[in-house]
Amino acid sequence: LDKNTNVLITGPMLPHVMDQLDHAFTAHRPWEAADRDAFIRDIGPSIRGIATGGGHTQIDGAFLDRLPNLEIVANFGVGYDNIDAAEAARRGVMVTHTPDVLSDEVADLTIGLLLATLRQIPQADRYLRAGKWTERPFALSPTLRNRKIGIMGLGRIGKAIANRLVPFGVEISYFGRTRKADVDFRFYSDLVAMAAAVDVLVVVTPGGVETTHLVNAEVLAALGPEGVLINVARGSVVDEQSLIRALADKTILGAGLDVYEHEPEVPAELIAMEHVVLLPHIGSASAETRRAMGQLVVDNLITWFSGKGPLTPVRETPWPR
Ligand code: 8YV
Repeated sequence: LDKNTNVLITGPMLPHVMDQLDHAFTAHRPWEAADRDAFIRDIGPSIRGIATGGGHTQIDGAFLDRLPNLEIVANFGVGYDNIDAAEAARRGVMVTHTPDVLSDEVADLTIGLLLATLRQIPQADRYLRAGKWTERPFALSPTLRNRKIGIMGLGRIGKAIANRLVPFGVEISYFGRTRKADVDFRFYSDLVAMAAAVDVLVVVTPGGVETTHLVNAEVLAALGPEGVLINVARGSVVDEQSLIRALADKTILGAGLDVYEHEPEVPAELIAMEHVVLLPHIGSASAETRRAMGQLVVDNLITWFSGKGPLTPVRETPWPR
């Protein structure tokens, strides 16, 4: 490893990540510069690696233009819709992400969000704290019992969610581009057909242009008046305006959301609704899992600049090439 290797950190990351990057490389922090754009323009040609995360910077062709000697972008997060990976691939730039280390954590949170939404756990907590229990019991809630769950995207996290749901005794199906050979849950190649057949739709598919607004008014209508939408994927997958309308018109029963179209902005209409549970994108956000994700960002950069290749490349930039 050459300590003179210049690495760009696009925004604040966990201390143990930045400390290790400082130790192994010469790490640059553009957010500390008076003029961030001028700073990146000046050091751009020297940069060989990037550490980034979902909330920082869109790494697109225009951004890559300023970094002609870039070799690798290491993303903090399994989802990398913040990076134009196809464009990086065309330029021979490696892209890595943080799969596996967060799958169980996100799946746990998804089960929690599902139960919280159906049994109205946050609402019940608010009810008690508001002193209303002494007046009358909390109103009876919907249930997970006898529900049919449709999982949109049976990847690593989707499978971890499905496996957790098996012992709940609910019927499970999934929608995706291809049937998975290694599971015997029911497969749908048509999202509307699955939405019509289930009464919980769990969205856990990657974001990006290919999945933008796949959950639209038609899908929500098919989900029906007993239907519940759970989204732990990306806000972009769901047409938020159609969702707000479906919730307002009660053409679906409720929703549990961890992600939104314009984070950290959450539409006031959603915040005003009692039949939705809203989380601030915390799927992977335990201290332990975030530490593991951060370590994988560091380790991808270290193995890369040690000449050993990446640890967890994305699909668009396979290794070996
Ligand atoms: C990230 C996530 O931490 O992994 C993902 O895809 O959504 C989160 O775990 C988030 O993108 C912040 O960088």
